[in-house]
Amino acid sequence: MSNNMKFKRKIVTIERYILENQPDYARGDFTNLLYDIAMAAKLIANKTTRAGLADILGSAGEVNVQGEEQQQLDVYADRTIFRLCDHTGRVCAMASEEHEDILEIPSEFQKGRYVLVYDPLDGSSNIDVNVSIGTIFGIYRCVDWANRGRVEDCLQPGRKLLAAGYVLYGASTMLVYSTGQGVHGFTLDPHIGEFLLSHPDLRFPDPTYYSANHGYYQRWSEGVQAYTSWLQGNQQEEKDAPQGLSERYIGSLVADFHRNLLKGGVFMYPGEKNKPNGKIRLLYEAAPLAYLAHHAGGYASNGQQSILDLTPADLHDRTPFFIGNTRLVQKAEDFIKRLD
Ligand code: P6P
Repeated sequence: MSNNMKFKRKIVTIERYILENQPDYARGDFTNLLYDIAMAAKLIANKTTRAGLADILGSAGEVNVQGEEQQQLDVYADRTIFRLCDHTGRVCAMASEEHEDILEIPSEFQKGRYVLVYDPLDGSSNIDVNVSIGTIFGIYRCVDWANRGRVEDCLQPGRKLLAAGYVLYGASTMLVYSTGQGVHGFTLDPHIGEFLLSHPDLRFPDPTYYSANHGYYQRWSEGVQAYTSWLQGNQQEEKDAPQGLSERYIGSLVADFHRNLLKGGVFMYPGEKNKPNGKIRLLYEAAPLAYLAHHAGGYASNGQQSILDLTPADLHDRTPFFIGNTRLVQKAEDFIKRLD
């Protein structure tokens, strides 16, 4: 590669990219809220890379609203995001996987126009085995300015999201986000503490993988079982079965989603016979990722309809979840509609 080609790529920090690409409606608050999330990502990344050494490993000894044992890193990530956003006057309420109710803005601080929903550390059961984990976030506008800061501000459908993204704490730390103008990935250079643009304009390529926990196969409906067989190339019923998909399942949603976004594929966590809504949470896992999938040319469904059109009744509602290449996800809907 010639020298001038080598130096063709611009060096763009996430701060500059956010500022130069902020939506027309955004004032400082929206842009600065995205900065705050990038800052939280740096602080959390700094801990995750040393989890095994900094006595962070192991449980915090408490159980969260999901009934899951909280890892110390869960608690750290949750508190870091809250403490970065509670006093800035940009946010009127937050909702976190780690808390039963909404996180209100302390009375001594101003309430802003935005709502932040987040899973501070998804896949935390993987912390102790050094598998990639992630943070997922979504940003809404409050429903009613005069009455902002209520749970109703959090219980909005994904279609109303202004921005969404995730941080993947893996071999490198990446922040991937969208404000509706494409999906863009930034990689953290830990030596300078900057997220640099590394994956502009991400879009699902032709599929390479499918992701599912086959250990649950017997719990799935007939339609989902037939869909799984189709994903494996079984042509018996449908002549358009994909050929040569590989199965990859990390058990960490952000890591599985990220790989499928970059390489093409579908992730599914279906409902089960005795757990019809499955495991994935609608508000702060499925909807933000569905927003990203949509803006990357993909699609996300609960098996019947777009995830983006579902309005949570409760902060911690769960939903069956199929996300990735549009054709693959729509095929899940076809099998479920026909056989269930
Ligand atoms: P299972 C992690 O707990 C999580 O919520 C997602 O990150 C992941 O995709 C899923 O659960 C894995 O669940 O039941 O296959 O272990």
